[in-house]
Amino acid sequence: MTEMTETTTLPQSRHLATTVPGPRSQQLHAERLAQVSDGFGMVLPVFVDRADGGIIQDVDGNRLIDFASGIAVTSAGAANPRVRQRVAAQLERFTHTCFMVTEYESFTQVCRWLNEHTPGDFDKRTALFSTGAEAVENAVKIARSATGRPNMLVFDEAYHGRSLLTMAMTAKENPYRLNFGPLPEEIVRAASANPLRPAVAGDDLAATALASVEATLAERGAETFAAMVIEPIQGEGGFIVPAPGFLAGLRRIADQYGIVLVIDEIQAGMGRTGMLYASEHEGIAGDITLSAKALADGLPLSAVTGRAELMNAVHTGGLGGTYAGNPLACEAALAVFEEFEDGSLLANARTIEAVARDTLEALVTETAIVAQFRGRGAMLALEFADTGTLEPRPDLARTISAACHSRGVLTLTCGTHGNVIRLLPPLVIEEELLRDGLEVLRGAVLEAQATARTPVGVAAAP
Ligand code: PLZ
Repeated sequence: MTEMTETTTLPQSRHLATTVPGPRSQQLHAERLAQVSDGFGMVLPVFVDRADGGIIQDVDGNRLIDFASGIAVTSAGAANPRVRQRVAAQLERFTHTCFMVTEYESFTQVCRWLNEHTPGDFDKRTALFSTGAEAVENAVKIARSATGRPNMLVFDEAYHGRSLLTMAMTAKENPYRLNFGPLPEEIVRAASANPLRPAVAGDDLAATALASVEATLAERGAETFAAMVIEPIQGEGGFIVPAPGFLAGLRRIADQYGIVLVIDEIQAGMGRTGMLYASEHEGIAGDITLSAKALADGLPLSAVTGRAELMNAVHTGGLGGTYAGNPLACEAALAVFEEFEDGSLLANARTIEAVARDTLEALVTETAIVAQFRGRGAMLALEFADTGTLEPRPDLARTISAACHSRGVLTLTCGTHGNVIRLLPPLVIEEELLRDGLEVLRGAVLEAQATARTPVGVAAAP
């Protein structure tokens, strides 16, 4: 894996100077509560001073191991030298002109790279925006415009954003949709193919889930659907890798009914899973592929890349946005593309999987609380449940995550039931640091198993 170079700005080791959060963070957090809307949650009330490689250094001098990457964003590191250099150079030239007013070349260059590197051997065009939700919304606009059809098919456990349309496409009510309705109506949800918790019973999970999708389409009229939108690995929903063959089946169904297949690679794409795009693991290509998050290593940039005839079906002036494809963000993306050139980031993602498997997979058999270790590349998760009944144990995910935090390892949870701990380390994390963080997590799981043992099927108090 990546050796520490002279360009790494922080020591790549875990260090606890105070309790976590420390006194300075607590002070700043109190001020935050007085100023910031309570609508924003937070995983860990720690204030960041610097971040680089696999380390987040807080204002109390603690160095935390970063298993979050700002939710799969800073894959190339939060202070990547190439990104810093390109963005700094752009900052000297201009910060913004608005691409809809006057043009700049970096926008086109980002689009060219995405046209060449997203799955699918066909003529493509790309449109750039700022956030993931915006990319999803624009994919919907494009698919409707190109097909003249109103409906969208989305899936159980899906996450597509927090804007009005994308929260309607998102499955989980609390916190994403609660009290925010009425929601747009042209969103229809179908069963996904969750191997641990299948919505429809059957020996061949992909086949039964696909039959259910067909039934859902038939009910509303398949010819009324503009698009089906799916994450190749469901992220916020629980790092669910669909049963093999499910995505390929959706590809067939989309072709059969002339429905645009939109692959939301916002979390799983840009190398996270060990391939540039996660749909490559299943050998499929969306008609439209969405990129964001790690695309620009922390600067806000998102992209809709798709078949030229779809992308160009929209009337001129129909797409855009003041900040769409901001020049600083485009330069950051070009730096990220350079980082991908030698193949080391993808190799790192695969090494991260191997190391994590080595440390964590045995917990499934060693304990009665880990139902699954799953994921691909550096997008990995442990699902906590009573292994006999599969009763979800969000209480354990919370306790174990909190134990990791207090020991200097930043973990995130996810999942419909909140019972999944997910790992999203930067792809540039050093192996020793990675192993240290994983051992902390493993220790916390074993501790929880030893101390919180409740009769199988009986949930502990939250
Ligand atoms: N599609 C697959 O994962 C963002 C959400 C964090 P934005 N996921 C992190 C939170 O709680 O708000 C995401 C995603 C997938 C779309 C999005 C939306 O991307 O950049 O947050 O709008």
